[in-house]
Amino acid sequence: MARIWLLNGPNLNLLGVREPAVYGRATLADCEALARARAGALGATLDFRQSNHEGVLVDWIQAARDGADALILNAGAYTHTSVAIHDALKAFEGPVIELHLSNPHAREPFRHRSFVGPVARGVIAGFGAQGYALAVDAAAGLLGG
Ligand code: CA2
Repeated sequence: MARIWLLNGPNLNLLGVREPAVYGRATLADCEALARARAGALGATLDFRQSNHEGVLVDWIQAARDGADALILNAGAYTHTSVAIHDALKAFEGPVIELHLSNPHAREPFRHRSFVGPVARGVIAGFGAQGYALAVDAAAGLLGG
């Protein structure tokens, strides 16, 4: 069974509460439900987590070396700043998928740079909560599921 981990970074716990024009009305629990439904349909297991702390995300990415076959990461604002997350992802041997609700390239210039992109197989961005299901699809596909 393909083991997929989907990690979420800072402020994503606030989804659905504020900024619906940018991120939509879905909560992170809604995103999780979409991802879980897709994983279930594809016969994959899904570990879904969120943290506001960079070091916790780094610890989880390191733990994924043993626990996950593929990693999906919405690193939130750390996407644009974190060399530590970039370095941790480099040590993960399976496919990494960069995920965003919004399309950062259509937003402020400071969101155009990604430290995740250079170590990702692909990027899913701009499809809102539906992107969570698309990312699981992509990860399972890369693992042959
Ligand atoms: O579009 C995405 O998924 C982002 O990763 C979301 C991050 C943002 O910093 C990235 O540039 C793109 C922000 C996370 C959510 O932040 C919220 C803040 C207030 C209310 C609701 C969500």
